[in-house]
Amino acid sequence: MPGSDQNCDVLKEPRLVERKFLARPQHEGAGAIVRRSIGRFELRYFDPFLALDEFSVTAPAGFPDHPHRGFETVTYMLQGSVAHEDFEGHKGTIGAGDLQWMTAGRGIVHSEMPAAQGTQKGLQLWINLSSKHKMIEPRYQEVPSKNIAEAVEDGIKVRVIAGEALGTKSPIYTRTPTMYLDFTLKPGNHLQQPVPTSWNAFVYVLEGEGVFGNLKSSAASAHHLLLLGTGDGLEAWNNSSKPLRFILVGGEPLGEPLVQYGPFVMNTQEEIDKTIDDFENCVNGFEKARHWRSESALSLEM
Ligand code: FJE
Ligand code: FE
Repeated sequence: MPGSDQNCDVLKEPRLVERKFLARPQHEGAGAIVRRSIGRFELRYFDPFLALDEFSVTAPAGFPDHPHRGFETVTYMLQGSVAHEDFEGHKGTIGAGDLQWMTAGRGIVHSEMPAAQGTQKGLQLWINLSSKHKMIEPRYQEVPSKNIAEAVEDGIKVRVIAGEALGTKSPIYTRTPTMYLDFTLKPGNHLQQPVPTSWNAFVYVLEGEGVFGNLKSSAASAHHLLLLGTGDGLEAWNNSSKPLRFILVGGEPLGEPLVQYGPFVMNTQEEIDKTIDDFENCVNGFEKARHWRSESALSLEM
């Protein structure tokens, strides 16, 4: 019909907010502070997501030499920068707006430390890998801020970390099918974003206040995680007088058994025992851990 608002019926069944959590600060790593939402004791796992940390680190605090196996870590910087280096010699700096998508697979040992003065802030999401991909070769996908796909439409800005939004696609390959969108809505804006119906999805608010799922629901502010129920997408409104920034993340659930021991995530206790053994004996992907120490760890000993 001419003049009708095509946007009004993009979604047939908008997802509603099922649970809401405030992520409070806690200590992690060496003196670092994280607001953990997924991965805390009330919410151990939101398949395929193992953890979401909004981290804040100021030197000399950081995340010194530690291993990972069986999942991916996605680091998206909000402020400042983090220096990373791993036992293969892969290293670099993740600055504000940059993305590092690390598939730990069979094993990575690395350090993640502040690379600048002041406080470095960002998000780190842990995405599980299916049993058939847990032992794949480690891989990095790194995208500097200037290369992150962005789209703007009707006062809505999106940075497409993974997946597709407003006709713009991310180049990131997601081994576990995942979407990761960083939205900023101006006051008065309304968003409708499709999300595959079979996926689990959540919102994490970074800035401002937003209404999610249903216009009648109460507004959510920074540091809140909203688990979305079933449906074909997300509807969000900025009815406040300030910009609203949040991430929308969705992923295909793996539906597999999970056994986690800190930074090792496998399907069975036997596989965890084997992983601890592999790490202690520096075998099956941990060979290079035997003689490796990060430069940041070595410099502290001088
Ligand atoms: C880890 C404790 C940790 N959240 N957010 C135990 F702190 C870590 C870890 C991180 C981490 C690193 C960054 Cl850059 C950002 C984070 C936890 O490194 F892996 C284990 N196992
Ligand atoms: Fe790490």
